[in-house]
Amino acid sequence: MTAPHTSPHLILWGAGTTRTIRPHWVLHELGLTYEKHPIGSRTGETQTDAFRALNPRGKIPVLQDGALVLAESAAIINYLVENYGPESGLVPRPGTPQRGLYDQWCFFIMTELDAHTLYILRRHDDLAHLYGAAPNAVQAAKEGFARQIAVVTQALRSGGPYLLGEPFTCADILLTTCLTWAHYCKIPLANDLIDYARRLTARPAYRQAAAINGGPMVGLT
Ligand SMILES: N[C@@H](CCC(=O)N[C@@H](CS)C(=O)NCC(=O)O)C(=O)O
Repeated sequence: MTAPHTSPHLILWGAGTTRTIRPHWVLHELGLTYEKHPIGSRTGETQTDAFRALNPRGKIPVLQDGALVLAESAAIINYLVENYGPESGLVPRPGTPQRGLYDQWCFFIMTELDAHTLYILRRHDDLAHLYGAAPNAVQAAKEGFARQIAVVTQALRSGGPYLLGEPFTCADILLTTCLTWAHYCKIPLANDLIDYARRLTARPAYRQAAAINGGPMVGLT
């Protein structure tokens, strides 16, 4: 196992979206300083030659840590915790049952909630002028989200206050950002989920990250 870095020079690209707030939030939870390049989606800034040389996918967020260039919000937050704050408990130790459950929640959130339902809604409803209207896909995505989020609601009711019971982990960070996103899309959420998201978005690190990240999907009112 490699020793954790002591004085990293971290650079984070991206602001303004649900995906970009995740690394900002974790950087604040860990109390790390970092250089910010708050480029936005659909501004042209993700499509410049310079940025595409960094991330050929043309997507934010992107983290630079020395020679390492890392994209994908969930990969970035796990990397930050495992390298700069393993004692924070935000990511359970590898090879433990808690880590198995943690990975299960993270993959579930990133596929079933983020990519598979909320992103479909965003692309083919809000951003239909760019990606094309697809009312059937939007309806199926809404129904799919409702089915999957009911499982989350039940899990929090029976085993909360966080997804792994205790402690608070990055799986809660991923979930909270999907809940603020769903709320922004006017998707009805159970009261317990709203309370959970309000509690998590009240964390000082979230508030600091939200002030830097900006964007419309900040909190629940
Ligand atoms: N699965 C990726 C999704 C990244 C993604 O789609 N980012 C969007 C903004 S939320 C983006 O960069 N779009 C490029 C653009 O619209 O210019 C992650 O979680 O990091």
